[in-house]
Amino acid sequence: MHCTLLGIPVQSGTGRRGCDMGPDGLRAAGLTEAIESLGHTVSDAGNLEPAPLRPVSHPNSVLKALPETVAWLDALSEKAYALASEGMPVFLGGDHIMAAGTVSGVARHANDVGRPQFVLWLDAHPDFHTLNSTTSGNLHGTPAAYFTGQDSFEDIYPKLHAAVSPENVCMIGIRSVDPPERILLREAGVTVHDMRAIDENGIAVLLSAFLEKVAAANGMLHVSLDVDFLDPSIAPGVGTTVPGGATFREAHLAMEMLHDSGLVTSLDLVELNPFLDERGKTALLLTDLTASLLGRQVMDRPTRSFG
Ligand code: B3U
Ligand code: MN
Ligand code: MN
Repeated sequence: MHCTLLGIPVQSGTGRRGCDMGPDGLRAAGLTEAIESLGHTVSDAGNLEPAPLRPVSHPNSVLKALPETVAWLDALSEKAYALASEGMPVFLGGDHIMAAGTVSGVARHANDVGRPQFVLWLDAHPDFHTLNSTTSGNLHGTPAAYFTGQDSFEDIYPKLHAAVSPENVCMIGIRSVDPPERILLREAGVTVHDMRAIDENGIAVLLSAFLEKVAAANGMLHVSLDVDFLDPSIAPGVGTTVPGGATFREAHLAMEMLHDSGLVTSLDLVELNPFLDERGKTALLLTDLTASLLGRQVMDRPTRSFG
């Protein structure tokens, strides 16, 4: 397989500085070499630059850095659309607002080729605020609402060519939800597996059910991995730590199952903040998780098929 790395050093969507160093942190951790060691080819498309600023405004006065963020999304949604037709894009963040660009871009490609787009959202947060509902004003809390076609984004974020059906989105690891998000998620019909669901069922059961659904629909699958999906004890290099996250073993198992499914078509690695990391620990973990997703195994085992 061929992987294209694209750095997106955006941090305008978050309240903490340092995410702009995320792409270089992942490069320093040996991401390219880890992927190549699995027999894949890698090209590094370097770091994206934002498009020119355009005048955008919204009545919610708490929104932070709206024009700067929109400039990133304008460039990214086009770039992600272009990359989606050439092998597997791996998008290196940058804060999670970038998923508004990556998912809208890959979903547009899926629509072109007549396949449904699915999204696996691995995160402590659902990031399901609209521009009206956010009270923090941090726009990394909005991408999933945007790419599923919720209102408030029209004429501000890039035109959404193909919204992802909310029923095709599965969120795992969720443990910090704001009241308006809870209502919107339920109304939209997104599948949300909180930490309790992982504890009660095991992550494998939850993930298998989703993978069966993707396979049955011949879907494209985008995985959006937010560092804060992981427990902060193993992944401290992130601005918004939330206790009680996925363990090392749960995370690797999820990645190994994703590999075995053969369904993943694009990947985001987001919210890595090297400024807050401990001697590269989080960047190295993300690199190892990516390797698991791309086929690293401890022992050979028969491939499991879904669908
Ligand atoms: N839901 C909160 C917190 C948050 C969302 N995403 C992150 N934090 N990383 C908000 O600000 O929207
Ligand atoms: Mn997130
Ligand atoms: Mn998060």
